[in-house]
This record gives sequence, C-alpha cells and structure tokens, in this order.
Amino acid sequence: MGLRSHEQLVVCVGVMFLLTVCITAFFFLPSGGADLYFREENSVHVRDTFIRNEALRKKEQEELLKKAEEANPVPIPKPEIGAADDAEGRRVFVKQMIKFAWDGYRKYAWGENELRPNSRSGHSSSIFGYGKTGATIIDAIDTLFIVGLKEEYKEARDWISEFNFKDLAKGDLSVFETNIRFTGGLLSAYALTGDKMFLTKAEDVATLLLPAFETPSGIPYSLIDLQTGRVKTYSWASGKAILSEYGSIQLEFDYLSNLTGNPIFAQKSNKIRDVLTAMEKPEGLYPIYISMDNPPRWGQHLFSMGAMADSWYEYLLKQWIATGKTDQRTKREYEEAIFAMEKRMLYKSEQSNLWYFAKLNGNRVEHSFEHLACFCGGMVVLHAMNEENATIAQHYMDLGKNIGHTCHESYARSTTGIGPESFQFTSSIEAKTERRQDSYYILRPEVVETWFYLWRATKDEKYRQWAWDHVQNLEKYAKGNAGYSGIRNVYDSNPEQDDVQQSFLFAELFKYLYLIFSDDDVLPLDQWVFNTEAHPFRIRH
Ligand code: DMJ
Repeated sequence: MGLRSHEQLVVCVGVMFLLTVCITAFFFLPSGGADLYFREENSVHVRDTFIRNEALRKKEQEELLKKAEEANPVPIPKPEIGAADDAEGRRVFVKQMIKFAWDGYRKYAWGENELRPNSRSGHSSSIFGYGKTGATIIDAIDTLFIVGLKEEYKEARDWISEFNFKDLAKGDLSVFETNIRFTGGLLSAYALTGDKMFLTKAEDVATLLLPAFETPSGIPYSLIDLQTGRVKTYSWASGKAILSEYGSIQLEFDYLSNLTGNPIFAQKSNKIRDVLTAMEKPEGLYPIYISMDNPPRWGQHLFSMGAMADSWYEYLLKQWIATGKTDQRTKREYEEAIFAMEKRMLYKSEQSNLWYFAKLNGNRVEHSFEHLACFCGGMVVLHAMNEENATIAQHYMDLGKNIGHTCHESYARSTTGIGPESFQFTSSIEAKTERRQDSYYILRPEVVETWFYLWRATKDEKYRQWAWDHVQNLEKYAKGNAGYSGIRNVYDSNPEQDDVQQSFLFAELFKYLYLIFSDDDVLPLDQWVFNTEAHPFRIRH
C-alpha cells in the first residue's frame, strides 16, 4: 500500500531527525566506548558505568605503574642514547629493538598471535590453534613492564583486561604452550605488578586446560579444543604424551595454587610428579614418550637434553628453587637425572674439546646437539649458584661454562654468526651442520639464556660481548621491514628470512638480552625464578 505525499514527508522528517540524533550521540560517546554503548539495552546506564570503570581503571593503573617504577630499580633509559659502547647504551639499544618489534606487531597484527614482519600481517603457528588469541601481547607484557615501555605496557594491559580465552581460542591448542606462554605470562605480569586482573586471567586460562588432565594416570593430553572439549595426543606420537610437555606444568600450576588458594592446579601437577617418581627409569634416564594408562609405560627408549625433553629437567631444578629449596624430593630427582645423563650422554669432541650432550636411541648414540638443548648450560649454572656443596657447585659451574662455550662455537662457526637449529660432531665437522634442514634460526633464546646465567655467575665480560655480537647479527640478518624474522640458513651470507616474529622473541630473547646488560638487582636470581618461557615468578621464602 502506497503512502500519501504528506505521510511521506512526515516519515522522511522522522527518519532525518532520528539520524541526526544518532550521529550527534555517536560524537558524544567516549572513545572506544561506542561498541559497548550500542550493544547494550540500557545504554545510558552502561555508558555511565563504562566511563566510571574506565576512570577507575586508569587511576588504578597509574598507581600500579607508579608503584612499579618506585620498586623497579631499572632506570628508564632515554631512547635517544645511540652510542652503544657500554652496558647502559647496549641495554637502551635492546630496548629500542623491543620497541621496533612491538610497534610492527601493534600496527599490522594487533590481537593476532604473531606478526609476519615483512608481509606486515598476522601469523599463527599450529600450537595456538587457529583463533586470534594475542599470544604476542601476553608473552610480551612482562618484558614491556621490565624495560619500562610504559605506553606499550598500558595498551597490552588494556587488551588483556578484555581478553576472553574461551571465546577467542579455536581448534586444537597445545596444552604445554598455552601453559608456559599464557598462564606463565599472566602469572609473571601479576608477580611484577601486583595487578589482580592478571591473576584472575591466569586462573581462567589454567582452568580451561583442566579437562586435558582427565586421564587414567593424570598425565595430560597434548592438545585441547576449548570449543568442543575434545582432547587428544599428537597424531605422530602413537597415543603417547611427551616428557617436556607433561613435565613442564609444575612451576605454573603450583605457583597458581599458591597465589589463588585454589588447590586443584597443584593437585594436578603433583599427581604427574608422583606417577613419575614411582616409575622405574632405565639407567636413571627419562624416555621421551610415555603412555597415558595407569600405571603408564615408557615408549621407545629415546633420550635427549633437547626437544621433547628439555624443560622437564629445567622444572625439576626450578621447582626446588621456587619453593625456597624446601622441596627436597625434587632436588634429589633433578640430581639423579642429570647425573645419569652425564654418565651416558655427555661427550667431548675430538678436535676442539667441545662438550655436548648426545642423543640416545636405545644404545645408539647420535652426536647431535640442538639449539634448544643449549639452555642446559644456564640450568646447571643456576644449580651451581644454589648449591651448598662447593665441589658439586664447581663441577656444574665448569659444565655450564663448557656448554656455553660449545653453543658459542656453533654461532662463531657459521657465516652469519648465528647458530643453527641443530649441529653435529663428526670426524669432519664440529658444532656445525651440513644438513640443510637443520640450518635455520627462528629467534630462539637458549644460547643467550645460558650466557645470561653465566654472566650473572661469573661476571666474565666475554658473555656480554657474545650477547652484543648477537644483537648486531640480529640487526644485520634478522631485521625485517616491521619487526624481526627468523632466517632460513645461518650459513648463507645473504640469508632468506622466514617472515615470522615468534612470540618468544619478546618473552625470552629480548628479555635475556636486556637483562645481560642490566645490573644484577633487576630480577635478582635469589628472588625470582624464570619459567621455561622466561616469565619471572617470585621465589617463596
Ligand atoms: C620456548 O617456547 C620455550 O623455551 C620452550 O621450553 C622451548 N622453546 C621455545 C623457544 O625456543
């Protein structure tokens, strides 16, 4: 049915009036509030609450930052200092690298898991599923705070305060990676700032992972889909769980229970520990694979200090330290494990006398050492720093120095001065690789991590120099258009970049580089312990 002309006029004027009111109202909204305003029914009420909360939150945040600055002994350096010829200048340089990498992420990939610095777009690896869960923001926030990038910290904090993992996560997530990066990152942000919001978020994330622990033995599944609740192991792992993954839950879960008073997390991680304590270990060693039955059975006898094993050993040591050295069972199990590995897997190369842990497949020895395994130099040095028995301490200090040296050789013997993913010891090569598939570098931190502990323990300037060399090589080979990238071949003088800025660049590599050029009272090692993603937790005394 058609409208008469005067009716059409009335409708037209009405529509125009409504439009004018809406547009005017839009301009009066607080910035960032528009979304919320239009989404809610009682818009006026919501808008007022929003403004109030916003003001309150800003005030709380200012207070927290002020407190952090007072408590934080790091002088906030002036970004314009260019001359990087002393520790302070180098620290500032690292801070500028962090800012550059962060700005790229912020501009081109905000809310995505990672940045493709050359394509200038988002990136996500399979460990995060296929949702956009802002892994870089959560992995980076403690580093932003520590180095005093205040605006960047505030922005990250704002994003996290709205973060709802359950809604954002899609597909199969790695339980281990979610724990060390998300739960760990949020816990450290809380430990550093005292801001309760981070603790609540850490508990939310960890709670979402709990269904993965519902197995006969309590050893968790590797993957979880939060939308469907489906849990599973990796298709290539024949239904088995992986040592580094189920063995690297303890620091976060125990700390979380301790901070929240909710015992469920510690119960889950203690159960895993109890199961492992009860198991017979072949020659004292821990195989990489384990079944999930009750009681579980070991899989193939594969042993390594690197991938799929590494942080299990790290967490034994650090759990002892995190509990103020009260957890003696953990200390004993750590010592027994490392002793067994020294006996069966520690080698010195023939020509250059380089120390490394080989891999074992049954009785077959593979003379290969991974970039990942280089973390163990730092681990044994940390043990030495905490050990009362002077002979044992000296022994592990020497081992740590030797591993630190070997890993440096893997860097020094490449064309770029950056070490490969894995290197071999044969009659013709030492600390190098001839395998194309092992020649890449993805911004991994483990070598610098070991130099950081060695610097703290020895004050030998060479560790700072090695770290500085790495900074310069990163600038030369890994700097992309809008951030830093991995490189495909460390033996290529003009290496192709892989176009991925890993989230652990912020959590680990940048943090260790910054700390190596800082004074020891920035995160002193008698008060802080780092999780395997380099997120600092407070030691309980
Ligand atoms: C990090 O996510 C953690 O250090 C983990 O334990 C293994 N490796 C990566 C970085 O190389």
